[in-house]
Formats: sequence, C-alpha cells, structure tokens
Amino acid sequence: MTDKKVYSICGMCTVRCPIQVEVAGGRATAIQGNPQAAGIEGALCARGGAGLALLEDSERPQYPLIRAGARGEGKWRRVSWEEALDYTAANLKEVMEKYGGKSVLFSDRGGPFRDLHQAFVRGLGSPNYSNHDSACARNVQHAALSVFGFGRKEVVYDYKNARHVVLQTRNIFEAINVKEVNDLMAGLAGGCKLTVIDIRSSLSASKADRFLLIRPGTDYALNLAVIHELLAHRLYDQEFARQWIKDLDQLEAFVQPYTPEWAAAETGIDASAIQEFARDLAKAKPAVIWHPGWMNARYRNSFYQSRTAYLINALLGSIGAKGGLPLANKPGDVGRKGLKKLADLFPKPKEQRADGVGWRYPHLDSGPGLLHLGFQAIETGDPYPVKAYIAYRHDPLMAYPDPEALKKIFDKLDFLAAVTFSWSDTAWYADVVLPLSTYLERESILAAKNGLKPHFFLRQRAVNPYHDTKADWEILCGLAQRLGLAPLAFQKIEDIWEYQLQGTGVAMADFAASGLVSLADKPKYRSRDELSFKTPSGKIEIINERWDNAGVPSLLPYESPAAPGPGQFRLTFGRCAVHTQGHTVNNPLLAEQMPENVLWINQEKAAALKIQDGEVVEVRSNGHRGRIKAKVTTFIHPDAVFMVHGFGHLLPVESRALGKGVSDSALMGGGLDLWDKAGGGMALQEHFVTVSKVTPA
Ligand SMILES: Nc1nc2c(c(=O)[nH]1)N[C@H]1C(S)=C(S)[C@@H](COP(=O)(O)OP(=O)(O)OC[C@H]3O[C@@H](n4cnc5c(=O)[nH]c(N)nc54)[C@H](O)[C@@H]3O)O[C@H]1N2
Ligand SMILES: Nc1nc2c(c(=O)[nH]1)N[C@H]1C(S)=C(S)[C@@H](COP(=O)(O)OP(=O)(O)OC[C@H]3O[C@@H](n4cnc5c(=O)[nH]c(N)nc54)[C@H](O)[C@@H]3O)O[C@H]1N2
Ligand code: SF4
Ligand SMILES: [Mo]
Repeated sequence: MTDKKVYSICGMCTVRCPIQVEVAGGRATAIQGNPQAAGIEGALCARGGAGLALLEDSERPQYPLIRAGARGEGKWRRVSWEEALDYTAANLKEVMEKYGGKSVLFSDRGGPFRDLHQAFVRGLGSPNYSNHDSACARNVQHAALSVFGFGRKEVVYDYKNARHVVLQTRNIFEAINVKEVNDLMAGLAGGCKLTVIDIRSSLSASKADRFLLIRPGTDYALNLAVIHELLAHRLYDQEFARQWIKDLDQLEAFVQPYTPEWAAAETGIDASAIQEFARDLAKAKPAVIWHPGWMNARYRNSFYQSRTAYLINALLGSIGAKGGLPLANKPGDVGRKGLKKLADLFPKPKEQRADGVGWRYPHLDSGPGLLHLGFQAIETGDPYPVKAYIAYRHDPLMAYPDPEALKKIFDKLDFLAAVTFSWSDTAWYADVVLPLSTYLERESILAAKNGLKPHFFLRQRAVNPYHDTKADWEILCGLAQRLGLAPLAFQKIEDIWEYQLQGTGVAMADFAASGLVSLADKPKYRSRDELSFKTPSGKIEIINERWDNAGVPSLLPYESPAAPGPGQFRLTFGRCAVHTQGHTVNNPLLAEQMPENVLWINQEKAAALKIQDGEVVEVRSNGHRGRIKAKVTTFIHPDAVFMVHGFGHLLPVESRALGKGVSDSALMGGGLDLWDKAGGGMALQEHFVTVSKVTPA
C-alpha cells in the first residue's frame, strides 16, 4: 500500500528530470517520471530507475568521517555531524586567517542548485567558485559566447519540430536527457532526418538516416567544408544572414580553400557525401539543429568545432527558429520575475580569480572559471596561495586527467573536504567526508529552468535519511553558522524557499499539484524580428573582437591533428546508457547491467595485433597501464580505441566496482596541461595508447 506520492527531482545525473516517488512505511518503494511533466510523461532512464538501489546501498558513505591516517590511506574516524562541521569550519578559518578568503577553492557540477554554493563561497570572500565544466562543455559555452554574446543554454534544441538533426560528437540515445530523447523520437516519427557524425557507430548512429564515420579530431575540417558548400552554392538563408549575421564576407573569404575535396582527404568522408549533406540541410532549413556538442573537452581545436557548428546553424537561419535553436525565455521574457538569488546575500568579492580567468584570460567567462587552472594555482601559489579545496558533488580525481599528478597537487593543500553521496577517489583522498543524503532523502533549494516555457521546480524529500547523512543546505548553512556568515545561516529550508520566492508571485502551495510551476501558459517562440544577441553589434558575430584582442583568432586556419604513431591509437571515450560518469558503477542494479568497460578496437587493427574479441588486453600510455577486455568491431575508426568513462575504481569500500575495467583518465599522463586556449576546455582526446596481448608472467 502506498502512503503517499511525492513529486521531486531525479539526482542520478545532472539532467534532473521531474519524478514521482511512491512511499510506504517511511521507505521509498517506486520511482517513475513525473506523469504531469511535459516531455517526460512518466518516463525515466535506467539510471533514474536505479535510484532505489542507491538509497538502499550499504556501500555509500553513511556518516561523517575524519581522516585518521595519511591522505588516501583509507583510515577514518567516525564522527558526529557536530564534530565534522566544527572540524571543517575550524580548518577553513585557519586557512582564511593565514591567507585570506580567496585561498579557498570550491568546485561543483554547476546546474540549477548552484546558487546556494555560490552564496557560500561569496560569503567566505573567495572569488574561486568553480565547477567541472573545463572537462565538459566549456568549449561549447565559449563558442556560444563568441558568436552570440550569450551562453549555450540561452538557445533551446527544438527536436520535436526539427526537420533535420545533426549529432556531431553527441550520442543522444546513450548520453541521455529524457525529455530531449522523447522529443527527438517524436520528431523522427514525424519525418525528421537524423545525421550522426561520430568516430564509431554509437546507438545514435544506428538510428540515423546518414552516418558519417569521421577521422578523430577532424570535425573542424568537415564543418569548414560544409560552410564552404553553403556559401559557394548560395544554399544558406540569405535573408537571415542580411538581417542577423555580421562579417559574412570574411567568412566567405576564409573558407575558400576548404572545399569538400580538401575535407575528404582530412576526414575520410567522401566529397560527394559532404555536398549531398549540405544540400539536404539547405532543404530542411530553418528547422535544422546542428548540435554544437555537449562533452566537447576533447581536442585543442574543439572550440572551433563548436563555433563552426553554431555558424552553420546561423547560416541555415535556424538560430531562433521553430524546429531549430529558438532562444530560451527567462522569467523576465514572459513577464515574470526569477527566483531571488542567495548569492546576493553577500557582495561579490573584488579579488581576481586564482585561475586567471577574466584577467589573465580576458576573453573567457569568469563565471565558474577553469578548474584545471585553479589546480595549477594550488601547485604554484601563483597568483596567490590556494590552500583549502572543497570538492562538492565533484570527483576530479576521476574527472580530470592524470590522477596521480593531481594527487601531488592536492598534497600542497592544508585542507581538502569532500561532500558526496557515493564514494569517490576524491572523497577517499579528503581530510573530511561530509556525506550527503541521496536525492530521495533531501530537499534542495528551489530551482528555475529557462526554455520555451520557463518554470520553477522543487526537490523535496520523499523519505527521511536512512543513515546519518544531511541535505546540502543543512551542510552549507551549518558551516555558514560556524563561520559567522549570518545571512546564510538558515535554520529551516522553508525560510530559504520563502526568500527565493520573494517578488515572484509564486507561493510554496503552488508546487503542491505537480512539483513544478510554469511561468507561461504556452511555449513562446520569438519572431525573427524579435531576436537579440548580446554582442557589440547586436548581431551574430563571425569576428569576435574580445577573442581577437586576446590573441585568439576568430577564424583559425585548420591544422591537421597528429596521427597516431606506429602501433598507437588515439584514446577516445564517452558515455553508456546505464551509468553516470564515475558515480554509478558501484550501484547494485547498474553494476549488474554493466559491470565493466571494454576497449573498442577496429577489427583489422586487432587482427594485426592477434587480439580476439573478448580477450583481456593491456593498454599503455606514458608509463600508465591498465587491463581491459577488447571489443573487436568494424564499427570504429582504425585510428582510435574507445572506452566508456567512469570505470577503473580501486577503492576497497566499493566491492562491486573494485578492479572492474580501466579509468580513461589514468591513461592521460601529463593531461592537466593540455587544454584549448581559445575555449578553455581540456583536450582529453590528445592522448595516444598502445594495445597489446597480455603476455603470461
Ligand atoms: N547515460 C548517461 N547520460 C549522460 C551522462 C552519463 O554519464 N550517462 N552524462 C551527461 C553529461 S555530464 C554529458 S557532458 C553528456 C555528454 O553527452 P555526449 O557528448 O553526447 O556524450 P559522449 O558519449 O561523451 O560523446 C558523444 C560521442 O562523441 C563521439 N566522439 C568521440 N570523439 C569524436 C570525434 O573526434 N568526432 C566525433 N564526431 N565524435 C567523436 C563518441 O564516440 C561518442 O559517441 O551526457 C549526459 N548524459
Ligand atoms: N577522462 C574523462 N574525463 C572526463 C569525462 C570523460 O568522459 N572522460 N567526462 C567529463 C564530463 S562530461 C563531466 S560532466 C565530468 C563529471 O565529473 P564529476 O562531476 O566529478 O562526475 P560524477 O561522477 O557525476 O560526480 C562526482 C561525485 O559527485 C557526487 N554526487 C553526485 N550527485 C551529487 C549531488 O547531488 N550532490 C553532491 N554533493 N554530490 C553528488 C557523486 O557521488 C560523485 O562522487 O567529468 C569529465 N571528465
Ligand atoms: S536523464 Fe536519467 S538519470 Fe538523468 S535525471 Fe533524467 S532520469 Fe535521472
Ligand atoms: Mo558533462
């Protein structure tokens, strides 16, 4: 018998789909997608369905721990929350008294609940709020900023109404956002064409009308050739271009040499296929989505790949168009007011960021900065000492390259704290572990999502914590109280919610019916004349002065990527449908679905190495090595090997994940210094490995 149904928000990945949780006798018994949420209608992905297994998992951190041995040794002392928060506050105070508030670095996963984190970091007087994004979508974000003057989330992907969708470095059916998947399925059912550009045949490729297998690292070449075709044959939307695109003549001159024939030699895709592709796009314009990429922290020129993807959308008139990339509406765009910001409880710190973003790198967005450069500041003390680091919902030892090098950097810290609901390498290396309640056992601050129909949403606890864990706000407000940050020392979540809702005309009671409060009656598309861009000219700018003035050319001549040396492969990686990054591989249900990652390797290359499908092989790079099963296939480019990210856990507290598969990050020796200077993203796919049979000892 179900006692109640609670509307809340999934926490198995950062997409945060609306859910409905059934509760009986104080235990959560079933989860499904929120039936009232448009585009969800009861659906969840496999990971969302495994939330109950997370809740019941006896191998997640269940109470606060203070380190008792050396860092990473795994010796812990169980403590009360009083002691854990006192200890954390005392350590932060000590560092701040010695080096100032700016010496504290904080990183999270960004997303709709970050306002609370930002408030806390501001309260400390530190400019060093950061997130994971330099290892994820920073290149895409900066590409959007460089073309539109606004960020990547200020356009929406209108899959439902699209007539041609292009997924480039984007595997939508495995790297999932439930609403987007449902919308695209609806679009495809209505006749939308799907083109997938990938280095291997992903699940998305298997559903495509056109699959372009591309040589790894040459997407920029393909995009330049597509632009060449659109311009040379006047296939673009000339009216849109006249009204909204600046400097088109410079683009036209720049792409002169980048013909389909030239691109064919670079990418391995036939010139005629590129020509036909461009013509197909033109037929579907403006209802075209050329995805700029999500996880595009891959190459030294990934920024330019994303930039050209945005420019292709612009040439097709799809920016702002129904079925293309319409502009997202904020509450103000539909005559409403947004949530009141907790960060405004404190003044913005005047200090410069330790990672140099905004001053040393004036073209880059100082919002969350670039975490890998924050790490560099820990290492060098330049521009000033950074001595405490709070890894909040973040596992950089899995999510940044070269964990051994990163541990050495962490050794320079006076204090390292981890806030997490599952074990992670970073938590294991920390001085204190503050265990978060799972998303089913906690409430969060209210959050807003912009879109065609902007809305507010509520995560509320479905059940009380099964163990001695706490909610985000309890942890951060508890620390705020101890650190004398009175404005943030809330005692009740209701007081936070009330603060956030001030002036919005929305009351908590409005969330009762579905957990969601829509701020508009229907989706709002803007007409072409109503578009606006935040560039100096108010148009889409091909030449961005901010980047050019920083010595970063808006139009970068193409350079061919390094080819793998003899016996080498480029190491590539991506997602699978049943795991989220590194934090679900020990989930009892999901570990059963996929216990380990495997190494995709091209059949001919494997044959030359005498490697059989399913055989355990050794992968080596820069002195790092790992053993993993080979998946021998024709469906991958011969230059690359591929593995799903997030495996290779070595912690004794995770029995199901222990020793299963290999961590791609561990094979990226020296990778902390490899990044795209134009877009700020890590260049995680600029690493080469060798693969060999395991010779018996
Ligand atoms: N199930 C599931 N869903 C997720 C996540 C998850 O962990 N699990 N994570 C979420 C997060 S944080 C993110 S950022 C997104 C990521 O979403 P995506 O970026 O779509 O996911 P990936 O699998 O990282 O990469 C997409 C594809 O890029 C291909 N690729 C690699 N190199 C190249 C190349 O040089 N050129 C081209 N054209 N393709 C290449 C890979 O083979 C892969 O199929 O997914 C989100 N959704
Ligand atoms: N080599 C390589 N590196 C990569 C990638 C790759 O494919 N290959 N992918 C990149 C991408 S796209 C991303 S997004 C990053 C992801 O990097 P991370 O954000 O570090 O990855 P996750 O495993 O999602 O989460 C990290 C930790 O946060 C905890 N956690 C999860 N949810 C919450 C929450 O709501 N609150 C709190 N406090 N903790 C929580 C988890 O238990 C886990 O310990 O990694 C990037 N790095
Ligand atoms: S995509 Fe899946 S795991 Fe992510 S929030 Fe939605 S249901 Fe949860
Ligand atoms: Mo990501």
